[in-house]
Amino acid sequence: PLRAQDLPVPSKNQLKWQKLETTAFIHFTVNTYTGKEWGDGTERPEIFNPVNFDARKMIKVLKETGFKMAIITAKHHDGFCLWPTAYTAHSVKSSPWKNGEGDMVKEIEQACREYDIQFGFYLSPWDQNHPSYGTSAYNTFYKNQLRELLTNYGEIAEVWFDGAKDKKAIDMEYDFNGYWDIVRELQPNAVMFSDVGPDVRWVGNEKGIAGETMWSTIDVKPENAPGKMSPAYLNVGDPNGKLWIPTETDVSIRPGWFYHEKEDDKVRSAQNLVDLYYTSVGRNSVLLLNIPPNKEGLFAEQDVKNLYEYRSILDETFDRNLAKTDHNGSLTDGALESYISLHTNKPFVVTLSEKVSFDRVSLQENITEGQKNEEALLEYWDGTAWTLLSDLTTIGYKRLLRVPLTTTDKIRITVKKSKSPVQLAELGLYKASARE
Ligand code: IPT
Repeated sequence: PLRAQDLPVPSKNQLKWQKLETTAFIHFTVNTYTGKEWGDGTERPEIFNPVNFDARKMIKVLKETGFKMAIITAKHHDGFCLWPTAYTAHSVKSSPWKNGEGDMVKEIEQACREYDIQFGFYLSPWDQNHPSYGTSAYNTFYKNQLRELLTNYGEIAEVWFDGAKDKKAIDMEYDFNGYWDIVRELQPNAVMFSDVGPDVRWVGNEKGIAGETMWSTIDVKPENAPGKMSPAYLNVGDPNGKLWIPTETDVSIRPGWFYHEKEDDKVRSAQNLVDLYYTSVGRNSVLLLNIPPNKEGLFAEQDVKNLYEYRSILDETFDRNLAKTDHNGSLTDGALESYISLHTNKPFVVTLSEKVSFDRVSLQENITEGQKNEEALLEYWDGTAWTLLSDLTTIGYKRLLRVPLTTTDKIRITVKKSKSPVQLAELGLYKASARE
């Protein structure tokens, strides 16, 4: 068996990132005006004119609905740039928006500073506009753009490397290692997303559903470039993986990543968004929820309404930890580093000072020393016997369980299988909002 010190552990940046829990994606480009999801690079910059664009309004909504970071699509696959890059004219500079004097990346960044949330950007490697695409000159072009974004926009919390590319697209050998070196050099505190990290990985689908079993560890082989990983493997991870690369669950509040008026009646409901919280954050992942601005340059009304409702439901559900009456403070102090060690087949009983009724359970491992639990039983004392509440697999940073309404003053946790003693950091018992 592995000793604790042999387990992969999160870096300081990865740990900070995991604790953000809910983060937001902002997909915006010429597609918002053409109705497409993937542009082809022939779009005229003249069509990009969000007359009421207001970064502060949008970031305020994100802040008030609990998002701790916003990631803007600085450039999507069509190649149109939302900042006035020096390396191509295919940008806001050539658009009527603010007479070509605007910098949308800057405005989003500044609003994030004002509302005190972190800021990141997406820079699509696949670029159907730039003439150098397909040659090594494109790698130089891409690195120049990366340098601009990593230098002129303050502290960057996350850089997003999308592995998406049409099968019929021109072949291009991306110098991912070179890209990543630049990020490390210019923004040492940023995490990088791609299928294979290096810091955070794709969850394997765009439905908002992390695997119920979710390892923050995987193995990456030399041939595993972004876009060349098995989604099924990414979705569950690998208990024996040698690398700590936790998942980010990217999903849109609408059917598409970009705003399309015809999808105005298909916005995810507050309840659906709450479900996504359980299937991402509640499964040891981070939620990256996309809210796309409309043609005016604002979030659509229904999206905003549903976001506030979603947040108020979550706040109501997780308002009071009923396990707080437990005499054992370390499990309810909110700190990962204070924990109880659980050994295989040694039941651990939490005695509450009074009977409580709950239907949600939250468990957290002290992941600062790695992820360990593989199988555990969660039981409660029903007055005469221990009764099964949940037969669970991984915990990781956070595991949320929806269980039947249960009244008890005793909870029992028995680890059945683990890589080394489980460091149980937190236990939460909650009564769900009736609006869930
Ligand atoms: C998919 C990419 O193939 C993958 O590499 C990752 O970037 C992912 O997007 C992010 O959501 S493409 C998508 C059409 C499934």
